[in-house]
Amino acid sequence: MKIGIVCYPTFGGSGIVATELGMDLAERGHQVHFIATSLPARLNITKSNIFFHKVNVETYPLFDQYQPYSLALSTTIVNIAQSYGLDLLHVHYAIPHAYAAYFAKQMLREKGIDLPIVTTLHGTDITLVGNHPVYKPAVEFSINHSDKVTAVSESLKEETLELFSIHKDIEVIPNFIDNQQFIPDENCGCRTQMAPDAEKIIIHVSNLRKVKRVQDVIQVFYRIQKEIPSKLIIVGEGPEWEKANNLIHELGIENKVKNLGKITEFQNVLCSSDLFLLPSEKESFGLAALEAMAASVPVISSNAGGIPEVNVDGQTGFVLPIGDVDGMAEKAIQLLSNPKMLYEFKKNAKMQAMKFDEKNIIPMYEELYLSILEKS
Ligand code: GMT
Repeated sequence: MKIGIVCYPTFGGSGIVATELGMDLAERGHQVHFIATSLPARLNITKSNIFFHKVNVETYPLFDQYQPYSLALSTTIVNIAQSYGLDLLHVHYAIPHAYAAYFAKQMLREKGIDLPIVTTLHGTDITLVGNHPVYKPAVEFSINHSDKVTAVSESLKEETLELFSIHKDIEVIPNFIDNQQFIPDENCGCRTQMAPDAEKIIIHVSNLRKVKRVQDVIQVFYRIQKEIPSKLIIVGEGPEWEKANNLIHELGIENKVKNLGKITEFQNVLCSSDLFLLPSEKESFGLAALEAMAASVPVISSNAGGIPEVNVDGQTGFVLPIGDVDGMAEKAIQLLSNPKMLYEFKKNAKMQAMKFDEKNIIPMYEELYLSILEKS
């Protein structure tokens, strides 16, 4: 198949899922055309069957800071679909991708071309941004006019049906992981570098946005380090960092916390960690938690959205109410101070990650694509 993929090129989960999906489809012999404003963060453009097409958003002073991205995107989709004869287009994150895809489809129809659209809902396009009154009617319209709609968790599907008036079926296709990327490298030296005195390593990976409750990460770690020699590693950059950093200094734990920033080679860091913290306010799935589990790292998380579909309470980690920093710290201390329990949880985490291996999930997307093409 010739598949177009539209995504955000940043480190957000939707862009990562779209990129990993496209790369895997390319390995399976499909021709994959990525359409984005810049090269997606994890895309290996040197692999065969992969094409990248930049959406050029021409700036013009009259538009002030609001340049028309949706327009430029729909024009790019039309051009690529025509030039390469795309069989279908898969857009990740409804805003404004499903909307731009709808208009591209209409333009192509005028030229006698049918371009089926698959929209994957990722989370905040529904639960946060999409639900805002200024976007809601357009999001609802574009979901209802997609040929197929998928959501990354049951929870997100339910929330979409609650918040919007949807008359399309929503198929749940969970996020996935390439477990091969998480094979520990005993010689990487990460553990001794991060925790030279054999402290436990607690880790948080996110784009440090408000929904991630980064301050809860700090508060939970503050309580842990009082009981257990430990270090906190933060991977990511984002708007909440400054507040989090102030809190780190207020609590006097700056020599125990390290922010590695936006590193791409984070697998070894994860594999060297003991516990992952994900206290999010909203989380449709929690891809970061799945990546931790693939590295055999148990997760202490909130019960937001789809997290409980990934992190199994009492097996792969613990799931606590949003904001319960005392509870999260108590469970973390319990787990970190019990080597037998920690060993079991690490094993369970890896087994859970195996269920979400790309080998099990990518065929679900392939089947979905084929079902559309068979109909048209
Ligand atoms: O929250 C993020 O880190 C980014 C965001 C995105 O849309 O790029 O992630 C969402 O999609 C991910 C991939 O499907 C999910 O794993 C995240 O849970 C989801 N984030 C939220 O729902 C807040």
